Amino acid sequence: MSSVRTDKEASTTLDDALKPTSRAVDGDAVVRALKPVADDAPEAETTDGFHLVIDALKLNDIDTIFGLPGIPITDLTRMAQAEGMRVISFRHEQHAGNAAAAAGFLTQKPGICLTVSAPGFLNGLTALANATTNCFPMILISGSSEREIVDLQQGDYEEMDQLAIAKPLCKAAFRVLHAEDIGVGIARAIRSALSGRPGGVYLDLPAKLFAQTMDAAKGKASLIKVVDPAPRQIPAPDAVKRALDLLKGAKKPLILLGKGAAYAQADADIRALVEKTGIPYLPMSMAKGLLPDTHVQSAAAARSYVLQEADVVLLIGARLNWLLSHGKGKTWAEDKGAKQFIQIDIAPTEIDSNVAIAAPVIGDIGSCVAALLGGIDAKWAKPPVEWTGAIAERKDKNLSKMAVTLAARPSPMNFHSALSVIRDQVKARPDAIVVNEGANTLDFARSIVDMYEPRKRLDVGTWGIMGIGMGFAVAAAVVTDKPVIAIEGDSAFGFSGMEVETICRYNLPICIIVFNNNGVYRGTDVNASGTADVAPTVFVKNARYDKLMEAFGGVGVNATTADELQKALTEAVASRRPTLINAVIDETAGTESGRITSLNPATAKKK
Ligand code: ADP
Ligand code: TPW
Repeated sequence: MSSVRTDKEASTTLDDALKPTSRAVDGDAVVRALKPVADDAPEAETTDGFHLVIDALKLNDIDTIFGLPGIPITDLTRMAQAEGMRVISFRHEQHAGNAAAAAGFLTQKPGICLTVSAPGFLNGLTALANATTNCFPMILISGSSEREIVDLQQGDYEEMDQLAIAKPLCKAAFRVLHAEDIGVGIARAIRSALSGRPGGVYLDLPAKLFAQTMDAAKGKASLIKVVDPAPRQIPAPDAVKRALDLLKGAKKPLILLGKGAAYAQADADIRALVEKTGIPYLPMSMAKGLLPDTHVQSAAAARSYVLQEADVVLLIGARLNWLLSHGKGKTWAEDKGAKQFIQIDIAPTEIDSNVAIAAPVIGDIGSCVAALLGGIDAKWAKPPVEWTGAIAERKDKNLSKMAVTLAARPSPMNFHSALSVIRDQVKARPDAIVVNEGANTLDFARSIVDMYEPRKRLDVGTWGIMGIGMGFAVAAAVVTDKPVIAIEGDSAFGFSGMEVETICRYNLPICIIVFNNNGVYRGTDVNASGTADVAPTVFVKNARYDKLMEAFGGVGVNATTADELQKALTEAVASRRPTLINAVIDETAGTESGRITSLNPATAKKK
């Protein structure tokens, strides 16, 4: 018989159960010998909700939890650590959630974020919604209050109907009420996060569940190792032929790589497709490095030109959303005639979401790119030189102009001089992971800092959200053990700045560079009302963010010149010590909202 105990029994035995009588037997399932009820009673080998959650995750090769402890999940974090999982404890759940999302993107395994009920859950929810928007697989596991009390709204500790709130903000949401269903709950969460278009999943675990006990063997048997959690989806041969025919007829073809292409880990085939077809390509920001940005076929330095001029565009894991001006308008020179699009995506409903797609290719990127490659033989005609030559000419001109700007050493530093130092460092350490947020800091870094390897750039993503910085940086360091360079606007950094303590606590090889120009966007705004308050976008002048890192034992450096920045950054990457460089930037540099000023309603109205 399954020995799931009543709550009363469970709570009286739980404290005992947590004492070091625990022992691991029977493979990797953890069971414990509970104290016999009476001296002559047989020893019952039982497991509980805590251990079933841990065992289910481990069974599915999930070895790390990002979270923040408290009732009812504190013991879960302790036990997970005791059972050999890496538990990374944050100062705010949003950053733990962002870390889980980035881990999901980097590893193709759902990142786990663990939070307490109501307020902790809500703090994690932004990250869950953001992960879903970015198509990153993660699971937000939240403890919750007692269902009976929540549903009657009787005022439980941190009462909230979390499942209902999470549902519209993620891909799938589940609740587990019985210990014997934990295996199924976690299997469903993993499969939902990874299969098809990846995304965020919510898993609601009421407090009572953790203390429920059941027969250890039955518990072990109830767990599910998910087989083939992200099944390949092979594109239909006629869809592949349609796409190839369109590509063959193109005079000015263009390939656009998105972060879906980076996520798919089909790096060699994507590179082969680009090189064998000879088609110029543009990487979206997180697809940078799929091929090195210095690649001769990169059209990044002639972006406006190729978007306007291309006649056939092959989208690989990139949506025609606002980041690509919805595939229409001036950016695409719509008045010169519509483009024809080929779109590779795993989500069939993405097709025609903004403009007509002439050749949809539905499937996973690995299978789709392999299928296209299969149709490209030695007779494939590379794009006309009129096209590639015109791109090369514009590229050369723009790159030479940029080289002059980057070589300048103004005082104080501007975005370009500071970023040229980081550009050189990334060139020297192409394995380093760049995390990037801010407005001008983001836009300039994206175009100035070349990337050389796949999945080395993590940024604000589809929503352009501030606050991903430290969560993404921690995840990158934890899951890859590579040096991380976080390029942060001073406003952007503030959203997750307290996690420098987390970075110091785990001694992570992260170097944060705060582009300090005294405010949101710039530090020069004035308060038109004449009252004492500063303008809404202005911060304390000449703040020393480096001291924040020193407060927790890391290295803080105040850099006022490109040389000082270069020295501090090189040392940080080599030493792997947590470092924060306060890079003093001219407060008049940059523009309102960076390159998306036109989205400000007042500016848009004027146009
Ligand atoms: P970007 O912001 O870089 O343009 P998006 O996030 O807009 O990229 O687009 C990513 C797209 O990639 C999404 O439409 C998603 O469905 C798709 N995608 C993600 N993973 C895969 C995969 N393995 N195979 C096919 N498509 C994928
Ligand atoms: C969650 C709005 C976009 S960019 C930005 C804000 C507040 C900060 C820009 O200043 P920063 O950068 O970081 O100093 P820089 O390089 O121009 O000096 N809240 C959220 N997300 C967004 N995007 C905002 C607010 C915003």
